Amino acid sequence: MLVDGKWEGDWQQRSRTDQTGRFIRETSTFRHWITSDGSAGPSGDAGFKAEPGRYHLYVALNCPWACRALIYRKLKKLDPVISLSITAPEFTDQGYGFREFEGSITDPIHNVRYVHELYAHADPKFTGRPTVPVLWDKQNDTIVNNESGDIIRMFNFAFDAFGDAEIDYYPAELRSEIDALNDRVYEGLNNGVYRAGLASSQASHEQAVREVFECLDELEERLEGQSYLLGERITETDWRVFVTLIRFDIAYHGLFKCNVKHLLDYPNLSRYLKRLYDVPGVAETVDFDHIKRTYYSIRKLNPDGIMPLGPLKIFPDAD
Ligand SMILES: N[C@@H](CCC(=O)N[C@@H](CS)C(=O)NCC(=O)O)C(=O)O
Repeated sequence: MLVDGKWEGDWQQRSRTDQTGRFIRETSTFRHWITSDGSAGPSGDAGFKAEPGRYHLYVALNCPWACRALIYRKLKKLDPVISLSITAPEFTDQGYGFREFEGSITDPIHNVRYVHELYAHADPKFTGRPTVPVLWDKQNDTIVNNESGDIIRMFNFAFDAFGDAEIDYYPAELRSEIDALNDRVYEGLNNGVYRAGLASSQASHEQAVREVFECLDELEERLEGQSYLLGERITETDWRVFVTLIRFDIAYHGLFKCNVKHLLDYPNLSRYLKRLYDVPGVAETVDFDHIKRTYYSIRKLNPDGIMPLGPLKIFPDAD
């Protein structure tokens, strides 16, 4: 992690569990908000106006949080407006880094080697775990925001003068339902798989795995007779769920030991997964090779770095 802007220790060895062995997620610390006119958003300071070419997104393709932002950038047609860097598909001793690799894009702004250098650049006194996604402001030379939940909301609205204003994944009439279901799937699924995989005690692992499968059971039932989680239109919650489901059989079933069932054992969920994957543009944000390589590079969980051959099948056979 960074301590006062300097990298300390070995990323792989850092423990992030409490005394009971429960995984603790880092809190996002940069919370400025881009708005269409540069006024202050729900958090952070004013002065971050939506402008083409001004902002840069840093992602890792294994990371479900970062890939939420990547999906929005693609579907809201913001790729010509917001430039992109993609980390190399492994965790190094200093966390995520950049190098030439198929599907990766190095950093054109500061040419940094590691993501932590971006944090130290933005805040020379930064202490904490640097994470992706990072949304960078080239004009003020700083991080706008490193919380995917905020970034997708900004991408949904702030750049409508430049992207596809027709698409709205957070429509006013569904907001309270979306917010409630987001909380449920964050705890049970998005963060649930991490609590299962990175637990350091048997009890906290088992508890998390049970919660993951309870959540999947609930979602399976909810999808009975409807195409998406809130009916017939795609909402923000679907993209939040999609990014975890698409990694489930590849990474969470094996490496994170969420192996009570495969996702393919859920007929509604696996058809739903394919339906979302088939939305034009989405497949371009999913790189199965990066997902597998990066997760299986977590040495604490896979000391010899052995990569599994499977799964051979992610999606159900066509009906
Ligand atoms: N709250 C953040 C979470 C992001 C996050 O935890 N990203 C992971 C990758 S999946 C990360 O960068 N981990 C690096 C580390 O923990 O050292 C968000 O949703 O944007």
